[in-house]
Amino acid sequence: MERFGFVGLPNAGKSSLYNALTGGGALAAPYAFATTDPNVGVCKVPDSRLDRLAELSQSKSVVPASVQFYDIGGLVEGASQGEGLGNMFLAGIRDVDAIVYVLRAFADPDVPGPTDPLEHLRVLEVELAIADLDTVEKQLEKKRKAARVDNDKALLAEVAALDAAVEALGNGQPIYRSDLSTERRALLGPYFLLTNKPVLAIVNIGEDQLDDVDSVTAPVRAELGEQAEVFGACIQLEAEAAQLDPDERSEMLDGLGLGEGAVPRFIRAAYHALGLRTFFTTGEKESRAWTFRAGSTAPEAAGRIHTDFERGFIRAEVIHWDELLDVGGWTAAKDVGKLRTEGKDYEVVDGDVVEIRFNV
Ligand SMILES: Nc1nc2c(ncn2[C@@H]2O[C@H](COP(=O)(O)OP(=O)(O)OP(=O)(O)O)[C@@H](O)[C@H]2O)c(=O)[nH]1
Ligand SMILES: [Mg+2]
Repeated sequence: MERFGFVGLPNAGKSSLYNALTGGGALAAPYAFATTDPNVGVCKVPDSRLDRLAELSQSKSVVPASVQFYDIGGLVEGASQGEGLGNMFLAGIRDVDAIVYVLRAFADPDVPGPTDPLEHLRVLEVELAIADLDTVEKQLEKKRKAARVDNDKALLAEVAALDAAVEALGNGQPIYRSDLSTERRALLGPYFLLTNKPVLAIVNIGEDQLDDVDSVTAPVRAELGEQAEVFGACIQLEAEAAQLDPDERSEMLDGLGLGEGAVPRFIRAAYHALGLRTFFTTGEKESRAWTFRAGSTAPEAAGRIHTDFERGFIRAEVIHWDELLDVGGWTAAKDVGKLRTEGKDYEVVDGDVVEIRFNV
C-alpha cells in the first residue's frame, strides 16, 4: 500500500488533516507538539466509478483502493540541533512513498504559531535538508573508500550522486527540487532521503479565506513551481465534515460551496503525484479497485491482485469502465464484441475493468 508522511510545524493542522482523511482518531489540539507518537491510518480512496460498477454487478462486497497516512510530531527551526522534539522522529517516515507538507495560512488567536505558509515551507525544507545532509555525510566517506579500493564503477557513480547531494543539501536545497538528474536521484534511492521523495503541499486556510483560496496558495505555488502539487483546504472544516455520515457530510460541504470537499481531491492529487492509477475487477461476489503504477503492463498490474496472476499470466479480458456500464454487463459486453483480449505487452489504462486468465 502506498504511504504518505505528513510534515509541518506545530499547530499547522497535520493531525486535523489525518482526522479529515481517516474520520478521526488523532489528537488535534491548539498547543505545540500535541502529537508525540505517530498516528498511522488507512484511508479508502473514494471512487464513484467503483460504486457504479458495484451497482451494475450487484456485488456483495465493495473494496476501494486504500492509502496509508503517517501523522508525526511538529518540526521547528533548529530541530536538527534538538529544538522542540528534535528531528529523530523523522526516521519514522523515512520509507514513505511521498511527503505531504502541511503549511498553515489560517489565523486564529487561540492557536499559536506563524501563519505565513512560505515561512512554514522555508523552515521545513531547511530542517529536512539538514536531516538528509546528516544521512548522506555519514555514508559518503565509507562509500568513497570502498569505491576507490575496488575501483567499482557502480559504486563510483553512487559516490558522485552522494557528492552532488551534499552540495545541494549544503545549500539548503531539497533534492526533489535541486538540479540533480533523475539518474542520480535514483542512485540515492537506497538512502531513503526525505527530500528525495515526491512532495504534495497543502496550504491550510482559514474559514474566512475560503473565497480567496487561489491568492492564499499562490505564493507557495510560485515557490514550488512544477516540483510539487499544491492546493488549499480548510482542514478544520474537512475534519468536522469527516465525522458526519455521508449524507450530512455532502449537505455540509455543499452548504459551504465546497462541492465534494478537499479530501477526494487531495487523495486524487496524491495518486497523481506518485503516478498511480486504478483498474477494477467486478462481479457478483466483489467489486474492487486496484492501484497500479502508470505504464504497467497487464501482467504487472495483475501482480497487484496476486503474484500467481503475474507469473502465470496468459491474457486479460479488458473493457473500459464506462463502456461496461453502457453495454450493461460483462456477458453483454462479450456478446456485442466489446470485450478486448489483451496480451502481456498491453499497458493497462486508468479505469480499465479486467479479468485475468492465468495458469500456474
Ligand atoms: N481556525 C482553524 N483552526 C485550525 C485549522 N486547522 C487546524 N486548526 C486547529 O489548530 C490546532 C492545531 O491543529 P493540529 O491538527 O493538532 O496541528 P498539528 O500540526 O498536528 O500540531 P502538532 O501535533 O502539535 O505538531 C487545533 O486546535 C486545530 O483545531 C483551521 O483550518 N482553522
Ligand atoms: Mg499533531
